[in-house]
Amino acid sequence: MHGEYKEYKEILKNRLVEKRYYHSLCVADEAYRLAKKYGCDTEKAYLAGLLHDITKNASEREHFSIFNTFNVNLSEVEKGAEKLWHAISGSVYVKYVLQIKDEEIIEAIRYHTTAKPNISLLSKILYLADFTSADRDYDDVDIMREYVDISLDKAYKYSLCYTIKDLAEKGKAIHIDTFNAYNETMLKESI
Ligand code: DGI
Ligand code: FE
Ligand code: FE
Repeated sequence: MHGEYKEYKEILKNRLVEKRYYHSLCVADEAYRLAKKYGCDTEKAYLAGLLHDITKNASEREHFSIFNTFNVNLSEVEKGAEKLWHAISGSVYVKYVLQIKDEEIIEAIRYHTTAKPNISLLSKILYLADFTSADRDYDDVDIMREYVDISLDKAYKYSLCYTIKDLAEKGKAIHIDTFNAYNETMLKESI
């Protein structure tokens, strides 16, 4: 079993709308399940899942206050895509405000939206748990849930394809980390 994290849950309840709080609990459960199945640290996975969207409902003003306070510089793509902000602000928030010391958890939160090349097992699990958590409902969720139980890499490959396709269809900018994660994965044979 994992810790209760009552204090973090109180903070999350105050920071997030109800649906997003529920999503955080679901991602924590799913990350725990995947960590157990694929030999990763279950406690770290649960906590990373719990905290991953901690700044998701922060205003633009709060986001820029966090970026200023902790000297975060955004790239042009990051400036133009507000969906990317919470992964960056969330990682500094857990590090400097919540005083989370575990760099692997901080990194998993930092890359949970885009993924990255050479991604760690914990970060990959969080990235995928965010797609397959119990509260999720989108076109390909059934395929994603099927794949994630067959192979983490199969699900990772599918989710990167899905994301790139979805972003291109909507005419959105593709972040360099998403792009590089996609290329790295597609160039690997035998997944
Ligand atoms: O915060 P969640 O909704 O739980 O999920 P998330 O953190 O994975 O965010 C998903 C959103 O992020 C989705 O609308 C697509 C967007 N996103 C992911 N990668 C990129 C991106 N948006 C842009 N513009 N570029 C990316 O590379
Ligand atoms: Fe997110
Ligand atoms: Fe999420």
